Amino acid sequence: MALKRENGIILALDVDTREKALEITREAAEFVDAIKVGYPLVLNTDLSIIGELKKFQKPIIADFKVADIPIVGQRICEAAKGAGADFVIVHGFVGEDVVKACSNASKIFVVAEMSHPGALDFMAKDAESIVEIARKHAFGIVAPATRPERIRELRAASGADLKIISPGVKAQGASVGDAIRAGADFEIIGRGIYGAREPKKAAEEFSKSARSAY
Ligand code: OMP
Repeated sequence: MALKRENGIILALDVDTREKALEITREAAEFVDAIKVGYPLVLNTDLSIIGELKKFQKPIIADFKVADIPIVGQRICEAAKGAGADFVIVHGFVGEDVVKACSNASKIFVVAEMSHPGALDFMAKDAESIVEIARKHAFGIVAPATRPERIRELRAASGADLKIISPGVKAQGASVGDAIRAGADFEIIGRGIYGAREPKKAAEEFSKSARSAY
């Protein structure tokens, strides 16, 4: 399923049970453009949760942050795609051979620079080189909403073709809309939605703020 920008936000569904995942998605789906499923949900349920979430008619991004040798990375991406994922998130620091192998199996987003403070220890200095690799093989990159100035720089490095999805909004400190104003296409929000007292209302408000930023 294609990823289209209508709300500007992607739901990070890092909850621990199938019931909670379905409940949150039922509430938030109309206000998000994709659902990102990662290890917390898949390891606490199983891979079939991806197929189950397809009924909400939103693209599914499997956030497996693949960081392995090429053949294993490719098999992880094949498994995610086989389960119904439309995109898989892959690390870029492992090198072009891994990114290329993964891109043979599915559409991918490449993590260029992460949102947490520790990303400055190692990743940030190589982010522009990772973007060069992503330009050849990926649908988009992941760049930090917590550092909008880096989104601007990584947008300049990536050109207009790569989609930028950006985590770090609300719970990690960034404000909704800042990453989009800096050049991101979508903002990823997890706890700000699934941890809200009223997830539906939160998603609706975030979507309104994100839309006003583009
Ligand atoms: P919240 O902080 O709860 O909004 O969740 C952020 C989501 O984005 C989580 O699913 C993280 O795994 C993911 N994420 C980051 O927070 N930082 C990154 O640098 C990259 C990701 C990611 O690849 O999605």
